Amino acid sequence: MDDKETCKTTRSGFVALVGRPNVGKSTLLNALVGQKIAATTPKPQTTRHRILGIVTLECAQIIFIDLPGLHTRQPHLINRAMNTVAIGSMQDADVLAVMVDASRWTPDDEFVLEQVAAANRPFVLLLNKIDQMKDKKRLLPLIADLRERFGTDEIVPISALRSENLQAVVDALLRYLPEGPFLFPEDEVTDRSLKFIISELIREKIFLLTNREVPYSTAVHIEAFEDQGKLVRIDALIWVERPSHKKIIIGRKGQLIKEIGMRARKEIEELLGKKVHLQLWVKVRKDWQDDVRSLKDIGIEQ
Ligand SMILES: Nc1nc2c(ncn2[C@@H]2O[C@H](COP(=O)(O)OP(=O)(O)O)[C@@H](O)[C@H]2O)c(=O)[nH]1
Ligand SMILES: [Mg+2]
Repeated sequence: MDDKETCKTTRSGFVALVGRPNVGKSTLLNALVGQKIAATTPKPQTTRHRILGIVTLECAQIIFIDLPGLHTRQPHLINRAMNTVAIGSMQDADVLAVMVDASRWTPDDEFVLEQVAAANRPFVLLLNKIDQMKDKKRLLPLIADLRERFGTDEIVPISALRSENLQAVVDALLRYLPEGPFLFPEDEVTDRSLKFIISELIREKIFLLTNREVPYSTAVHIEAFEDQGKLVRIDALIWVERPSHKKIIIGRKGQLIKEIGMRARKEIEELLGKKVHLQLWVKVRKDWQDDVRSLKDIGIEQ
């Protein structure tokens, strides 16, 4: 018997993950869909695109929209474009999952609070990284403080990293989803192509292994993807803004790019369940962060 015949009704809808960079939105998304579809790093503004993560339950389908974090003080076109995407998507969602970090409140959180108030959409507040709180007695006053700031009682403390209390997140969000049929096939976890996820895995490694402006100066473009049966051959091009960045990414005697490639290849092999031959190239593409065409090439629309 079809599972859904046991459901009186089905629900489905969109949940926008909203929060400043680095609170743990993409980590939550990966935990909820049970697969790594979004890059997560300790550096702010890792997520550049809007990614859907699809969670199919017995009688409901929750479609999460992982958004670039909202932030205030960044100069490039890419940063403004990311804010525009984030703010626009809030209107498309049935409910917002607004995330804050238990260890820190920053001016960017203040900005998020303003945007959430202006959006005038229902929301559930997720208090993430509670695993980092050494003194658990701080939790209640913190929740009281957030209740005051956001004017809501619906606050769910979680640890996205350790998958703690995620059922409560699902339960809270489900109440806001409209009745309706599933919008995606039940076994689909994202709307993004394999190529996109692969480019993100590579970019994540660059973010993890380089510093200062270098990671932000890079973008990854998959040039070739050839499934040869037992082996998949992938050529990826890493764009950087300056020759000096190219030198850094390649590293002494090519050590760094080798490391980036090795780490990325491992995860791509896991994703594909096949052996992978990954070839990385680095190319200087000056000012791509402010170039409309370049942004379009990596899928960022204005
Ligand atoms: N300790 C702890 N770290 C977390 C948790 N969730 C995310 N992180 C870390 O926070 C950093 C930013 O996470 P990410 O998901 O990329 O944040 P995003 O920018 O909001 O998408 C990463 O280093 C994550 O491993 C959590 O529940 N606990
Ligand atoms: Mg993210």
